Amino acid sequence: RVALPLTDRESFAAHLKTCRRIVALVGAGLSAASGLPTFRGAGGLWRTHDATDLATPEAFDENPDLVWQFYSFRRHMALKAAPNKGHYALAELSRKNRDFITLSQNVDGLSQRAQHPPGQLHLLHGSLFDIKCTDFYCKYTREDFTDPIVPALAIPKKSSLKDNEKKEEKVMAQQTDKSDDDQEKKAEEDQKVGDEKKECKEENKDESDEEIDISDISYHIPNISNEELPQCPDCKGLLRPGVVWFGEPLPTTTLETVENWMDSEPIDLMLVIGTSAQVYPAAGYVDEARDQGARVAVINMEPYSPKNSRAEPLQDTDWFFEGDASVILPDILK
Ligand code: BJW
Ligand code: ZN
Repeated sequence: RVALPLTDRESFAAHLKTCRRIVALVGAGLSAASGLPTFRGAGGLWRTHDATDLATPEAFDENPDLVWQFYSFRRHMALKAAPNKGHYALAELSRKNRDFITLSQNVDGLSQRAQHPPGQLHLLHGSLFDIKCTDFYCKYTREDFTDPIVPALAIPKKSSLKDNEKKEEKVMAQQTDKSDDDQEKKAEEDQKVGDEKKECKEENKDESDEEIDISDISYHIPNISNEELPQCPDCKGLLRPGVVWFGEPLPTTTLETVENWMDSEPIDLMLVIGTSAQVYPAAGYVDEARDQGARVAVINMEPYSPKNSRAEPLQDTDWFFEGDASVILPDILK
């Protein structure tokens, strides 16, 4: 017999009231409602690249400018995004219950911006806003929210493209349009078009200030030399985002703190929020919590299937809440 998890909110609310030690494992699905894409499934492609292929030291070694453009874009998007009600619900529960910790795989800074108590938030995969040196022996790091981090990584505006196009058009016109008469006519027309454009601009001032969507593959991303990428002030090596790529160890002190917390006493509840729980060691915390007696509640947009790998298989004393974490969390954690 396949055990099916509970789906009713009443039994969850009753259990939550009795809980002291709670741990949440969160993933990209928590920030989806804030407009940030997830890694796997729809939205997991950046241009033609699988996001998980770019999140490797090998990708950075081979193409530091491509990987920096990916991360610079992600920094920009994260700064533009706002925390959603899911981030706030977790932060609020943390303030109410000091025995509640959140293990976040997200690097977007949205939980921090929702005033999540820092001591109860453990960043398993680092942060887009921590910058560190690529040189193993150079220990340079800094927190950095500047956008763009270097001028070469600025996202171009539509107007800059138009200027180039305009320049090209002008050159073409000068080459083909030799007669004075024609030139006069052209000047008149240009004036007219210019006036129309001006009017249009006044109506919709921001139009030419809009950024190019560099994740659209029709935009040709430039090659950027290493000298123009972020440089280490100490050793002049390349800097990189302080995130954890595949094959790299998670931050040691974070792992130690989390292990100590997990091992110290029984756990009452494990929340698995907006994560495919396919990446280790993060996903392993679900089993560890279960081993410590925790009942598990999964909140995910995708329907439950006992076969897929997300914290499965759930037991008939666990819960599965299908839907958007930004809607479900405020409701079930209130
Ligand atoms: C919604 C929603 C909505 C959508 N509401 N839900 C066995 C044991 C240990 C390790 C391994 C192992 N087998 C293989 C490994 C190695 C590897 C690994 O786990 N690979 C697996 C793929 C098999 N692990 C590692 O390499 C880790 N390091 C390591 O093990 O080091 C060992 C070591 C020790 C000593 C010396 C040297 C090495 C490191 C893993 C680092 C992962 N890094 C990334 C990139 C971070 C930077 C960046 O952001 O770019 O982390 S990869 C990517 O995946 C990112 C994420 O944090 C992580 C998890 O993804 P997440 O958050 O689950 O997103 P999705 O897209 O997968 O899922 C979203 C979910 O949300 C979906 O389920 C949707 O349905 C749902 N959803 N909208 C609710 N509105
Ligand atoms: Zn350095």
